[in-house]
Amino acid sequence: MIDLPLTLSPEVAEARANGAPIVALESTIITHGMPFPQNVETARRVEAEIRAQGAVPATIAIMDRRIHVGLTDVQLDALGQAKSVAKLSRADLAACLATGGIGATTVAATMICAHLAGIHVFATGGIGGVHRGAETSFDISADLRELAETPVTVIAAGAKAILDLPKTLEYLETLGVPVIAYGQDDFPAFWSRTSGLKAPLRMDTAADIAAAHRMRARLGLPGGQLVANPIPAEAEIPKAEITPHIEAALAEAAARGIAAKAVTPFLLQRIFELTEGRSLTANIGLVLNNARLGAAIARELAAAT
Ligand code: PSU
Ligand code: MN
Repeated sequence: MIDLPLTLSPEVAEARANGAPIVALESTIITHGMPFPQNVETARRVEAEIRAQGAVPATIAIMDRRIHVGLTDVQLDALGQAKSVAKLSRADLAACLATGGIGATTVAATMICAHLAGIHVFATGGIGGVHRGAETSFDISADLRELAETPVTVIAAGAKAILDLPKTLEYLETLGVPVIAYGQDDFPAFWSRTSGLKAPLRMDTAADIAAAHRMRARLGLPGGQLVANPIPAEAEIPKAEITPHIEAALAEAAARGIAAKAVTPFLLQRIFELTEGRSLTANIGLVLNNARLGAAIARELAAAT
């Protein structure tokens, strides 16, 4: 660890030393996924939720050419208001560390950093996936390959219906990534509890998810697990309500030629506007719910080691 550009907060360092449960959190959801000030408020609530569940939160971001694992209140606030923050995935992480600037980590980059810091569990909102029209655009999130590569269990509310969900599931299967629906058979669709697609695996307890994580390590299988945790019923947006807004946002992105890394942030922002903030309320509800499950899984893993 001495050679790595890694700075653990005192709280995270202590938890690491004691083998206490830790839950990693991403920063792209703060900088590119939600507007200020709700982004910072949500990040704080998520951290508080993880502490209340007996685990230590570790929000990850790049600053001053270092990977920061666990941010101070001042750092979190600065990140939430910073203007030109780079959105970092596997491809750009090293470049940002080498050349400087503030970087927010996506699911893929957060998994890499969490693994370097010895953290096995990471809670977020939604993962990137195979975009609609990927057969011509080739737009497939690097998050998917990261799940095949890096041994971190990721808790998300499934993937958004802005993506091609059947193709996303097929691609994860090709990569050998376990996709585990939590407490139901269906793969959840972020704002909606179900996508109408059956998830390949189902588990009903954090203990089972932790046991499967450990078993993959024992078998020498690389890569992590995707835990798809449905949004709480009271926060759900009915499919009929969200679908026209998704279609409108997608049409606009196509008309304006939005491409590459800009696609996901553009769609999230437009859907926020089109739903008059309703998508954000749902997003906050599901992230908190994922933080709770992440803490439970981290506790099970810590108890077994
Ligand atoms: N999906 C969401 N909210 C998000 C993201 C995805 O519902 O904030 C962010 C995550 O950081 C994810 C990234 O890793 O977008 C995926 O970007 P892309 O599609 O460019 O790979
Ligand atoms: Mn993409």
